[in-house]
Amino acid sequence: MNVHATALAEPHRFDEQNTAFAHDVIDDLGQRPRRLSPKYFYDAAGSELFEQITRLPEYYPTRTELTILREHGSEISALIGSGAALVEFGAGATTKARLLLNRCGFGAYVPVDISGDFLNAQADALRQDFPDLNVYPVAADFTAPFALPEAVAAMPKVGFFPGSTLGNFEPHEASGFLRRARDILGRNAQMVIGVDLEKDERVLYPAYNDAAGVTARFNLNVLCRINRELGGDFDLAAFTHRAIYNRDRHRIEMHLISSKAQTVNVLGRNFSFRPGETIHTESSYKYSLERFAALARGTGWTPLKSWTDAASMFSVHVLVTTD
Ligand code: AVI
Repeated sequence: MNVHATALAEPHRFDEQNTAFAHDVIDDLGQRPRRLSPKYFYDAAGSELFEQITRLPEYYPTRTELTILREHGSEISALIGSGAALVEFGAGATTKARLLLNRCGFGAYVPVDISGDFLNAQADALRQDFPDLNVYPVAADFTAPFALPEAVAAMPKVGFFPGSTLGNFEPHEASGFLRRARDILGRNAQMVIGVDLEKDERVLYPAYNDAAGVTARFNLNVLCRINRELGGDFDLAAFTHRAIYNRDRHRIEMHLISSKAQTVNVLGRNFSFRPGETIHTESSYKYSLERFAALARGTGWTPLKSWTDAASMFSVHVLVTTD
């Protein structure tokens, strides 16, 4: 039975989103090396685990980016000017957007996220705290083309893509995202983007292998989600989280390692694992300032200015469209 037919035969209600999930899981688990897309980490439990990761002592990116945004907020707002619409790609906790909204006189805020419920809750909270701000949430997958609300058509646009989420894209996907963002935002747009920097493995390794095991639970949660939403029978105790730094490819790789020979069934398909066989679940690319600037230039953006923290762990960049 193909994935669609199996999905339709399931007792669960299969909408467009989990049909795509089913397709991707079946395709990706069948690859060698086996893989799963990191975009499926973020169900309600995964999003909560990610919030916990951002507060871990070993996970430096979130607090470092916040420090940069706090310290250089007035310089950033001076470059941006006022009256623009702030378009945030993937609106998680709005802490970072609030730092910009507090400082710059934006005409509107457009958070874009695939999870409509979460988005509307965040939008309501923001409307309470910024009563004069027009908030236009857009429920869309920001890794594909989407339209901005008519209400912001006449405003200049500023894209916002914090958290080094760009690092979770393969290099060709990162280029595709930046090109698409330029097309969506239109002429004379700007972009504020947070990018994690290459650094010593002794800092990177613990950030993705934390002592409390939260990253391990975050990684394993994707198997839990497959079991729940696709009726899979992954034995979570038989897979172990591992994150390694691939220096040649400038990326942290997260894996789930099968601890024994086992066969897993998902939607009627069997996947047999050897002991030690891995599922590659995420790459987190780390950039140098030069490599990121080259990526931006190659995708229709001109780097205007960038800031790092004192230890050069993380960077925030303001880009402008190259017209
Ligand atoms: C969301 N993203 C930028 C995180 C990162 O660091 O690549 C996801 C993450 N994976 C493990 N820890 C955090």
